[in-house]
Amino acid sequence: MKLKVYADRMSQPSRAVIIFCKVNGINFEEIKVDLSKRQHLSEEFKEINPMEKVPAIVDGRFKLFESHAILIYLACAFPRVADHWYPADVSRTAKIHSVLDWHHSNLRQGAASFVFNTVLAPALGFPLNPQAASQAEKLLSSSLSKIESIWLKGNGRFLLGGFQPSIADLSLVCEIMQLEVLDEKDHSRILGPHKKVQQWIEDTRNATRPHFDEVHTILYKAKTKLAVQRSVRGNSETESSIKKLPSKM
Ligand SMILES: N[C@@H](CCC(=O)N[C@@H](CS)C(=O)NCC(=O)O)C(=O)O
Repeated sequence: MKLKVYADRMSQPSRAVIIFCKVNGINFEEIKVDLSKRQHLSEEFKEINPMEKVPAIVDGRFKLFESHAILIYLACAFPRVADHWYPADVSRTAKIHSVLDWHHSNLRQGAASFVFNTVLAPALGFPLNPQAASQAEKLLSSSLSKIESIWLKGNGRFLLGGFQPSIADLSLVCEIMQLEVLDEKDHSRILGPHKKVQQWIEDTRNATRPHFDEVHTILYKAKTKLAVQRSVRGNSETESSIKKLPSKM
């Protein structure tokens, strides 16, 4: 039976799992769980993942959630997956786990919270929260600095001095890619100082092309849509502030 991947491409860990399957020629069926339509809260999906989150997989009778656990399972269960994604060498694997564990409480917290509180909240029925965004930016920026100074400090193009990507590169880069939906000012203030991170994103994109861009298309479209919404909002705010100006000015 074909592997089933339950995912929404707007979700960073979903994109990592889909790209991984495509790059490694894993035969799978992608089943969209539309978060904006709250499909992850349906009784049907709860049977797949009682935590009500994407991604999740079903392989025969085996069900699994949590993207890192899924990537590890796929790397071990599908013999065509190249060793560099999840090396057999136990000390390299342990280092990959160390990056993945760190990721969840640092980079992911910072990136997801910043994007939510500066851009996405209104679309999901919540107010923007500049205070939470400012806290998130501190964590995000310090996480990017740590990635550069600790895991990208070697000669290799990937984390931990690797010359080919591992599941950690894919997971972390997909997380950072969500910054694409920010406005240009926020995007360049946050990513601009991190040249090594920018190069690493490019290297990961190149190592997984054409799937990387194909799976991220949804994000590029969201970026354009959000930019238009911002400019419409900006124009109507300018018009209303012009209307509010005293008539003698
Ligand atoms: N640690 C989980 C995170 C999963 C997660 O937070 N998924 C989000 C989308 S990025 C989700 O399904 N959110 C729905 C919700 O929390 O209601 C993983 O890596 O798979």
